[in-house]
Amino acid sequence: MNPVKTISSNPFADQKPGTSGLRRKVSVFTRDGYLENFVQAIFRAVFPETGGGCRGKCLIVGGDGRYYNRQAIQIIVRMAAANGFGKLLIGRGGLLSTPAMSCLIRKHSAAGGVMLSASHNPGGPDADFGVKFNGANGGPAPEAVTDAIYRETLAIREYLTLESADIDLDRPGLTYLGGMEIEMIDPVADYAALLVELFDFDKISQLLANRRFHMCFDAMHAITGPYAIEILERQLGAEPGTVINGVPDECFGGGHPDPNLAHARELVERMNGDAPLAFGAASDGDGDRNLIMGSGCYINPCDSLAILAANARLAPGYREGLAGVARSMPTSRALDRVARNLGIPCYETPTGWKFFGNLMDAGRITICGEESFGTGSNHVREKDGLWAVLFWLNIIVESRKPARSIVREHWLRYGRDYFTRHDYEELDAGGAGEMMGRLREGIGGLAGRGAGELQIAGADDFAYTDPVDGSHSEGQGIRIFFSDDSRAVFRLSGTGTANATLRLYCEKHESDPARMEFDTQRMLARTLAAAGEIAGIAEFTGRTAPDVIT
Ligand code: G16
Repeated sequence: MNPVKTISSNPFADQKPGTSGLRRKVSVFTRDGYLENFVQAIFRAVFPETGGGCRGKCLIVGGDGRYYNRQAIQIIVRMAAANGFGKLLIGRGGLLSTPAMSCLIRKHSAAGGVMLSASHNPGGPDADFGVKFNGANGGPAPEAVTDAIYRETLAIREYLTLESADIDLDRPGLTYLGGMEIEMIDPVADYAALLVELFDFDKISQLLANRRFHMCFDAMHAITGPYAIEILERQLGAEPGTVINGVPDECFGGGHPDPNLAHARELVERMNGDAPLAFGAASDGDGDRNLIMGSGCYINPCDSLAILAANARLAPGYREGLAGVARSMPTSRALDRVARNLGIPCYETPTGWKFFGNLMDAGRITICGEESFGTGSNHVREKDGLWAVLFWLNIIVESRKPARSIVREHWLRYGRDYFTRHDYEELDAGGAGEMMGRLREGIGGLAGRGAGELQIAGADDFAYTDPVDGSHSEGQGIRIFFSDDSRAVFRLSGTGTANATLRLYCEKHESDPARMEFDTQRMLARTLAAAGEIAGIAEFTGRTAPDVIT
């Protein structure tokens, strides 16, 4: 079988990776040569001929099971063989969660992995698909690599592939294609074994065996179903049925696999039902995000991150303490207060998990997270939904307190960081871009001005210099600080596939115990109004209210 050099590939100018890889509509990915162009660009950028090319290297391949997953894997398998890879490890059925992908790359010392997912975006013939590359450390490719991939997508004139029949993605074991060995592996086993090392499975089993402790995990018809059923129900003994929507579906059951209060509706109904549950959680399309709920309470991801850090020593894998922590810039500053108390560094990075990788590799941080429902640690190099769920269960069992009390006690100790995110979706990209451009231009003149009922104390456009390799990123979001110590942040989403999404994040710290149970939107109303006025949201977008509030 000789590699076929296909020269019909036209470069595609729109293949610039966003916050987390390339995400486009399925109809775009299925255009002739589109996926091939991007995959060949990854191979050329990451494995240049000068470094021996792809020859003999090991690659992990898998996806979240969404529509076009299987077809895309067959294309990648043929291209990998034609490009000379020595071995492919593929999750059986073509399935892998993002954290499991990261785990497998590290465990098998692979050269990297190609992950097929558009994360929390919907799936189906009219919905979204995505491709991202994770490097040998298991983490998302850093900006220098995604920039190099993008340059290759523009320069490329040919890709390599083989003419061969499809391989059987469902049969475990070895097959060969050209000179390449292909092993179909259990998508769950290595990942589950890693979690056993971090958490006290015996004690969590006892908690789950307690007939007064009922929990629910909503896999949202996405990839975490098989992982959660194996770990929560089979290994930890949770009642059958604890995991709902546990069978991965190409279209995610017609839903939106985004674990928030708006989309994880079934979980929210069960949490508030006639027989309220003690604990609830959900994960997204590719299993890296998490939503955590206690009885009668939604736990904001920023608080969840701070609480995990504050209580980390209760879990066996973190008993020695944390080297440091990190959060993305728009994430609330609740984590900073915990770090100060623990006497450890807290890094503030741009949005995107790729910015945590260097800090973890250099041993500077152990735990990190983001407001966008992502939390994780240095056990892998991706955020990890089920990890967060087990961490919470471990803290609940060790502290002998329900989730709700853990949250309240945290607020009493550190104060409460009220936080909200307002999303304005499917905006005209021109108007949204112009609004951000005007804000940027005017940033220097904002300090000292009044806005609504507040005074502006300062403003900047967030820039970050990586303390490990010195790489510099600018234009990462506009921060406005107000005189009442509240903060507003503006940025455009980097993960959407249709037009532009504006995100407005607001937060305010409250240390008065009498004001800790107030409504978040009311507590932040003045900051939200001032931010809207400064940016001219209504004027530029034509919208008077956000589409989604978290
Ligand atoms: C991706 C990244 C996250 C990031 C999020 C931001 O999440 O992996 O690190 O916080 O995008 O999204 P946006 O740019 O839309 O605000 P995921 O879960 O979609 O891969």
